Amino acid sequence: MRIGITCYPSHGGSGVVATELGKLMAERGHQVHFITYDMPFRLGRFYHNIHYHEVEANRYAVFRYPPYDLALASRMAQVAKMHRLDLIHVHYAVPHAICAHLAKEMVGDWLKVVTTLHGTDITVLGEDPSLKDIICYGINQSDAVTAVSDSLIRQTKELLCIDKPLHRIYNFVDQRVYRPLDVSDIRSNYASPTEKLMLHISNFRGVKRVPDVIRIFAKVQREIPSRLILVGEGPELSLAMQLAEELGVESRVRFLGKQDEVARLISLADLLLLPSQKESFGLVALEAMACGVPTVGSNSGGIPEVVSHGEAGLLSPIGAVDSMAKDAIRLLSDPDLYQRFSQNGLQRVRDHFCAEKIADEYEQLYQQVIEG
Ligand code: GMT
Repeated sequence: MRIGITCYPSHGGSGVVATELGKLMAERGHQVHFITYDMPFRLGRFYHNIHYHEVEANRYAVFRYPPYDLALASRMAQVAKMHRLDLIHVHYAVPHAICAHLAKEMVGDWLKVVTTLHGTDITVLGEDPSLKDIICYGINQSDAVTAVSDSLIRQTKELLCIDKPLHRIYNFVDQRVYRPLDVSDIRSNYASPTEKLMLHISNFRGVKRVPDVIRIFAKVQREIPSRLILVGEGPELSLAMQLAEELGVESRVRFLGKQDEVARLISLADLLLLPSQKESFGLVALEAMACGVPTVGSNSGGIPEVVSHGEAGLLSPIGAVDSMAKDAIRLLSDPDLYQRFSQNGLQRVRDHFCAEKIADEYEQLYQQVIEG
């Protein structure tokens, strides 16, 4: 197949999933064309059958905003025509599904559009009256639509008038990369052998509830010698730093900023903290499970579909900091329970979220869409 892919190529779960899927499709022999404003950051090594087409939105004095969406639609049409793409797989309904629909209108009906919903486009933007109708339009015009969890499918149907089936295809991890790694050479830089290490990774947006992470840690470290590392950057970074100081734990907390070697960082940790307010899937919890690290966090959105409460992690209602701290203490102080959760998580990844299984599901969907 000749597959176009458009995603947000910067850090973020949707960009990671889109890029990793493109790589898997290339490994299966398909021609893959990324159409994005920047080189996807996870692309890594050279593939002879992965092509990159940059989208450039020029600034003109007459326009207040650079016409990025039109530049993207036009580039999609150009690449589709030139390389005779069978389909464009877009990640996010706005603006990507709309742009792909425009491109299809420009080149002809033979170009198919597959849209994957990742959450923010529905749970945040879907509530915005200025965007709601156009999100519905983008979804309804797509030839096939997938969502990354059952929870996201339910929310999409509740919020928007959708007249087509939504296919649930979970996110996945590449277990060649995400596996329990031996990081004994660097662990002493972060914690002593008698200390436990907790980890949080996110884009520090309000929905991630990073202050809850600090509060949970402050409670846990009173009972268990431990440290916390936070990876990522975003709007609530300074708030989190300030709170760590206010709670007197700043010397035990390290902020590492954006990092690329996520599998090594996760393998350093004993526990992932993910107390999000909204989370359609929670890719980082899946990455942690694949490295044998259990999650303590909230039961919002799709997190329970990934983590499975009481089996591979412990989940509480959003904002229940005391309960999450208790769960963390329980897991960190019971080696047998910890080991069981860690093993269960690894098994869950093999059963439900392995790259081969999910790539098969997308490949079948592509085939169906192309065959009409
Ligand atoms: O969580 C974010 O703010 C980033 C966003 C993204 O575009 O990557 O994440 C969404 O998509 C991820 C990949 O499918 C999911 O793992 C995240 O749960 C989802 N975020 C939200 O629903 C808030």
